[in-house]
Amino acid sequence: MTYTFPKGFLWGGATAANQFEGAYNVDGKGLSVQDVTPRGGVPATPGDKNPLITDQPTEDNLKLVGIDFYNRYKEDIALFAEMGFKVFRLSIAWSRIFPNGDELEPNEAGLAFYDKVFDELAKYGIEPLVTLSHYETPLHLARQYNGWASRDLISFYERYVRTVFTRYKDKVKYWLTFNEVNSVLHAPFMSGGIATPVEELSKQDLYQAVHHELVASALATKVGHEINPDFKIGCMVLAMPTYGMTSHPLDQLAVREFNNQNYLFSDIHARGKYPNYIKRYFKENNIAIQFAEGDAELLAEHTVDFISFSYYMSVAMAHNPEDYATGRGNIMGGITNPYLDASEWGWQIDPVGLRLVLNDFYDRYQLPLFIVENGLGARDVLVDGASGPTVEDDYRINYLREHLIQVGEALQDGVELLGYTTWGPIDLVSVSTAELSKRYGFIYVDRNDDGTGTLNRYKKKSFDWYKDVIATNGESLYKSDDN
Ligand code: BGP
Repeated sequence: MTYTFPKGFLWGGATAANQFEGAYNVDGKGLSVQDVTPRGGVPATPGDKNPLITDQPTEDNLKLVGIDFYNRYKEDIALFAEMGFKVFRLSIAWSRIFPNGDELEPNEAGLAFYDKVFDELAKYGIEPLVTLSHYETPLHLARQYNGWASRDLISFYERYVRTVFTRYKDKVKYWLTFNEVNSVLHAPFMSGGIATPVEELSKQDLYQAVHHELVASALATKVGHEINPDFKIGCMVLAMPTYGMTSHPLDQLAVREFNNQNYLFSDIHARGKYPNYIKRYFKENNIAIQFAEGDAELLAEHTVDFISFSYYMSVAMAHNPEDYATGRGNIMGGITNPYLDASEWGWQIDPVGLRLVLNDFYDRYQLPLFIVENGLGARDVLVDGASGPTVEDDYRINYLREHLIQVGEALQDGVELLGYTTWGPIDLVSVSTAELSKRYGFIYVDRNDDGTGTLNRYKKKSFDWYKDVIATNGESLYKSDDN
């Protein structure tokens, strides 16, 4: 059976400034937390110490050069256009606009760079989807204020978002306030610029930081809508569907408790208030969130226009997790599900999980959804092809096809979905391990983990495959010769 995706469906790809721009200290850019985390910013398991943080940027940090999008954006955007992208997700590096984060005036050179990028996208009719904060808090805010643990960050963020909303109000319509906003619970330095080592960070301080981000997100939604009422402003959460290991009721309870830690974020963004279930958790963990005057009203009155999320994998949960093998995953891990295969990095592959997540979010909020990350990190081997070097990445094609077929199922289930952007349409630096060899792209970038390489771009087999998917609005997914 074939299916055609809805008219106007936004097909594209997603990136983040710190993982691909490079030029970390060019044209007045300040340092971000990423510039001092050469090994990646994710503690291996909950409770682990912070990842390696250096005093100054070190040469082994691949993010400093990234894939040099800063200088090659025209070439890269032309390739995205050739694939037929309707949308391109990128983030603005906060430290390009406010190098320290707490200045009063923005850095004009930083603003000018994104003008050029948005203009280039417009040339091809590609809609930008902009993440305002994607794991790249200015380092000064982390060191001087302890990141989002401090309420001061709300006003710095407000100044930053007001600046970029005003500057780009006629160039950008779709905005995301914080990348994977729920990840701050698991990677507080990378996600929230919180410099306190994980092992010393109290739950009180962590959830207070969450509150500051949630208030800042609502404030951004308010300010954005004032600047341009046509803006569509969404939250972005890391989605992780969860299965009980058995039908034991206590396993199902473990699932619910895990889910609630994630729903907390989308619930507040969509419903405008703290859910009742978290009150018990707060009480049992001696957490008392300090609300400033006006916080409750801001949250209530400025809920999001849509819900966006990343989806790579699912996990399993049990009331007796010590009896099972656990695996690593996208920032948060869980029990290994015996029914699923995993990528080389241990992320369990579960296309049906995507259909479940879509139905779940839509059922819960009745708001439009946007899948803003999905993809397979894999080691690619460059081979000689008919028209130059290429990669025979059938594994990536299979992963994406299976997931997109489930997206088609969810659309037929009645879910309202604005679009789909694959993670890393061009190879870029991994966030969890800071490697380049964990590749997601349709476009291969000649750069290796030791920093060598020409930075040349080559089309992989998946390039033409995705182009075809977009050109047929999904119909080619069902072609039998591709199966
Ligand atoms: C998400 C992040 C991205 C991205 C992706 C893949 O959590 O939002 O920035 O990198 O995961 O993860 P990784 O790069 O670790 O493979």
